[in-house]
Amino acid sequence: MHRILSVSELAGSRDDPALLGVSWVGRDAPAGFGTTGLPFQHIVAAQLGRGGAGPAEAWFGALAGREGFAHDVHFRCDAHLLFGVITLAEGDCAGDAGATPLQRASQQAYESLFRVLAEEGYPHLWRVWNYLDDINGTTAGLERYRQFNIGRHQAFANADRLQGCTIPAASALGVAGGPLSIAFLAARAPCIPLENPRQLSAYRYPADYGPRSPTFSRAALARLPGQEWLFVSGTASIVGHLTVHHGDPAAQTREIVANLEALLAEASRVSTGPAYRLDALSGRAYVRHPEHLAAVQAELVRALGAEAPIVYVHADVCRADLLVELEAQACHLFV
Ligand code: 3EB
Repeated sequence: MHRILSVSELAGSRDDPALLGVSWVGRDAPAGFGTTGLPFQHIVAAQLGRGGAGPAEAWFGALAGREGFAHDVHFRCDAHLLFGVITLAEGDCAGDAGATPLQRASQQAYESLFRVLAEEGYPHLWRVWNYLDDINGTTAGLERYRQFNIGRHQAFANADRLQGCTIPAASALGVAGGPLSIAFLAARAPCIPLENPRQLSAYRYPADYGPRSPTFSRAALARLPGQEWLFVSGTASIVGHLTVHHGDPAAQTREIVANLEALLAEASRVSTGPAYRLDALSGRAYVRHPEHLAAVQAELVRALGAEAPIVYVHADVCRADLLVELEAQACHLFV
């Protein structure tokens, strides 16, 4: 279960045995959280429109969690679900003629993650949140997001996880400094990856977008006892494989809503439960330029409702021409 918590609620929840982990948007981690304690993803970015930081997003399991640290991955798990965070400094990963430090770090992070899934017995990767510094910057002649994609793709290939049914929902965003940070949810049972009929599958993008395609599905449907979860990957103003509405944040946001509607229709078709609706989503909106916040927010309020629990974050989207991206989730409870 996913909940948005204020700083004081977070402090009150930290001893909750069902708490699996937390992600936090802000320049600094809240006092008492960070490198120790529970799995904690620190997204080094400003939150827009709410004083720069917080609230936290917390993932809860069903039963008392077990905690561990292995291969640089800090995790907690219950009987079904494992939430983990891995943080790697690129400087600790030597590049060479064949690979940049970021490419090495990305491959190593995913290989570590897969090792933990195998050792702990949660082989099915459902959802991944990736954050890297300077995502649109170029080093060694290649955009850093493309370097990340090469390393991620290689790790999935080495683990024999490139089939459509094993590719997780994901987001990949650029933040203002900090190490490579990857949080993930994995489980004992598989999820159902979904694709968007309006978009080419990202893992089939042509080579114009980099030497290796991005390894993510558009969404994932997953079952827990009494619950069905929908994880919606970072969704941008892309139709087919092309960015549309260059330079227009409101039009890009409307295209995102159209993409979400198509994806929710797909989820509703595959699910055995009630239809997934726009106004039942919670999520994060990543806005490249803070001055676009009002335009983006107006469109999302129109589509999702004024009460929609959307956290707005100042971050770089992985194509330089994308101004905004929305990721989301929804949960259906069965009685
Ligand atoms: C896109 O549709 C926009 O590399 O993991 C969205 C979600 C995007 C996830 C990723 C990238 C990723 O291509 C970018």
